[in-house]
Amino acid sequence: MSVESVLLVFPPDKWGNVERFCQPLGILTLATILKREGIKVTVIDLSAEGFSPLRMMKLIANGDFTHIGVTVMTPFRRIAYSILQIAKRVNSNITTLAGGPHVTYIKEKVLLECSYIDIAVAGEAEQRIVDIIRNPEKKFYDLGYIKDIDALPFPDRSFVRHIEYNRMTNIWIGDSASMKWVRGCSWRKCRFCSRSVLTMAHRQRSPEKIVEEIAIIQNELKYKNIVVIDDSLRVNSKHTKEVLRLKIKEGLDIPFWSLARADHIDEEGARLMRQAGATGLLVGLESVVPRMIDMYKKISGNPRNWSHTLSRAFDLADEYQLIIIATFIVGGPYESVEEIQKTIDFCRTAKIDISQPFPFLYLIGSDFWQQAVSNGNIKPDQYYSYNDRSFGTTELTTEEIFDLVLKAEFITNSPLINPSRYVRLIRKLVKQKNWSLIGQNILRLPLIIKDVWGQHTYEIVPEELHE
Ligand code: B12
Repeated sequence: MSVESVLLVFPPDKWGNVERFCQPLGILTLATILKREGIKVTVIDLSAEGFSPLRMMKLIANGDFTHIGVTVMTPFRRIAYSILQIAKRVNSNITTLAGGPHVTYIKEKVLLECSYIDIAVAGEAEQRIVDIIRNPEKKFYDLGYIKDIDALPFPDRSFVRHIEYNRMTNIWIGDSASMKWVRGCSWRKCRFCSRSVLTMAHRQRSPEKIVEEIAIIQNELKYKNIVVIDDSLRVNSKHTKEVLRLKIKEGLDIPFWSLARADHIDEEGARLMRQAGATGLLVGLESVVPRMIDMYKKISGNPRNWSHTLSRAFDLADEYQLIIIATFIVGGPYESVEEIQKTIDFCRTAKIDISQPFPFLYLIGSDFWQQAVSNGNIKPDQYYSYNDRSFGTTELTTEEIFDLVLKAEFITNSPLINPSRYVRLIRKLVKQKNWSLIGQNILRLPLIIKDVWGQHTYEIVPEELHE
């Protein structure tokens, strides 16, 4: 063992909050590489542990850490910085590191935002992390992306095996491992999305490596479910179909969820997804109004065909018993209330199982954010800002947009307005023979219904709306 002792932390959205949906694959992969090199590593997923600042301070004080690194997400950057501040207070000799999306977006400017960072790292850090820990040469590294992601080790999930990641908001999904099959999105043009700048290029792992990892997750680690956290799974691609066929051939029946685009779902893909054990898909429909879809650059073809594409994808999901969670945007740039209503009306009657409206956000790294900054609609340091009338890019206030989100959630998901939706959902689960999902969620029904009944998932305080 070497003299270094590294603590890697994934921060929560709020101190004390607990979110057990996905494992923090970024720091887990870095920890795996450090451990292989004989470096002592500890991983804390604070978003799943729910520690208080005091408990975090005690953990650092009682440890022998030489380095503490955090993932910085733009909306919660202050919590990440406060962890580094705690580290420096406990022991000013600890070397602090910051990486993750926010650093990749704002690069070395992060050093001006937070004086407690010794070393900032933009981009994918696997190939340099050992060097950065052992022989640091500078305060800022811009590493770009890794081309051959097959060369990376599987994340060592033993660092977080004591935590059961089993919830998607209030829906129980079973003890889950998160996984990546590809890095980056193959479309990369949506103007509201900031991921193409972050993940830089679309790269695929070989089907053999993916299925080898699935086998470990199912047979050795005994997880009950997988959440594939790819930006978007191309269900109709040769690559995805090869993965699915191999999973079926190897008898790996562990269920999984993933994100996908409606225009990437074909019949063969939907059938293979079901045979391979897919429980459901999260699909971003964004809007059904051709003008909005065109402006969002969501698709390549005629935006007038978008609602047809969506309906066809949802029909296929219905035929092959795949649960569909459909997300859409409310309050996009220059979107009228009538246009929002058209999308709500579509979602109310479409063959989707759960619909999830999101208020429009100007996100650093997205084309819309860049344009709004250039036009002077928002300030360059408003990295994560909900749309508002004061910007001149919507007729609505942020509050009105949030109210519309609540209304949309209620109208599209209420079991009173939409009983057939729940009949379909239960039919899909029964045909999947997904008894544990049915049983566990029946027990949680009061909580789930409370969500549907308009409990905001956004616990945002006013000063955090436009920062
Ligand atoms: C899975 C995921 C989630 C999961 C799990 C998050 C987790 N525990 O990792 C869940 C669903 C919980 C989630 C939640 C949120 N997410 Co999210 N999520 C993702 C997603 C799709 C994949 C992340 C991932 O695992 N990548 C794979 C790993 C290997 O890459 P990585 O994490 O980036 O790590 C690499 C580098 O960044 C770097 N690195 C990372 N950390 C560190 C630390 C150090 C010290 C160093 C040196 C390097 C380093 O090295 C790693 C290896 O290469 C990304 C989009 C994307 N494609 O990245 C969005 C993304 C990260 N999420 C985002 C957001 C905004 C959120 C939410 C705020 C959403 C919300 N409104 O509620 C919440 C907040 C999370 C929280 N703290 O509570 C944004 C972040 C934008 C930003 N500017 O910060 C992204 C980029 C999506 C987007 N909209 O553009 N998310």
